[in-house]
Amino acid sequence: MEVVALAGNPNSGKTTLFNALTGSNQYVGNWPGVTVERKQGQLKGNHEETIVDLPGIYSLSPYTTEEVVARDFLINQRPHQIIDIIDSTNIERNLYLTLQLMETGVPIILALNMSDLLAKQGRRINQDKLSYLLQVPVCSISALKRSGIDDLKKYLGSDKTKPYAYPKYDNRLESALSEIEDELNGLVPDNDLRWYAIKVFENDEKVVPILQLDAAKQQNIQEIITITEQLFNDEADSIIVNARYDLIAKLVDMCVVDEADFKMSFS
Ligand code: BGO
Repeated sequence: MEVVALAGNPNSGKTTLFNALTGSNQYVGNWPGVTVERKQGQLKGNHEETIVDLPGIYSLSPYTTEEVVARDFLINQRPHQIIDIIDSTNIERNLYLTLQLMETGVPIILALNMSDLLAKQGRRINQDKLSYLLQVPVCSISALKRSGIDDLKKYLGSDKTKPYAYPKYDNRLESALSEIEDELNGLVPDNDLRWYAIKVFENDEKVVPILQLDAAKQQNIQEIITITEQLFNDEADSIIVNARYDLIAKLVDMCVVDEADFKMSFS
């Protein structure tokens, strides 16, 4: 039995896709200890895959119950794969969650939803380019019109996606993160090193206390963070936020095509 987490921003079409994937094979309950609805269901026609619907979220920060439920599930339960549903008409904002989902190292498939609306707006996303740049599978779908769902299903099964397709940020940030990973080596599962390194760099209020780092490690890590803050002339948490937005800006610039521009340049 393989577990696939369905993640996405509120209103990205997550419920519509969940219903399309599972049909009537659904079970509804609550996440443990909180009054947040937890839905799961078997993939229609394939009883090897269970789809777990995560709460709709914009980020994996530790500030809302929904975000904490989602990140605890991804890190502690480690599903086999994530389907990240993206509202393609609002791709910049949605990719902010995508990058954070990728930071967990769980193999991911991007489902670019609302492709029907995007086409009506005269825009399209070069899914092959996006897939190449992020090194993850990307499918354009319309959950409402039920198009592209069969293509998406082809990627389900953990042998179909690569683990550790982390987004790569600015080189100076990457070297700080890899030095922090060295400090954390052996303290957390190897698969989670990148996630914990980012959380430690951000000084995440939920993760840092759990790690119970000794004084020497705390000092080494603080030195790495201070040097990086000096290099960027910025605070650690905003260095990460800016690194994500810089990457998103490049991705959007390279992959979102406005058909009107295209026609003009050839007319
Ligand atoms: C309403 N294309 C289009 N055009 N719409 C879609 C698609 C798609 O591919 N996928 C979903 N939607 P949820 P979350 C609605 O409910 O699945 C629409 O929050 C309406 N409702 O139909 O609920 C979907 O679970 C009245 O729209 O998202 C839904 O992630 C008028 O996106 C909305 C217009 O989908 C959110 C739309 C009473």
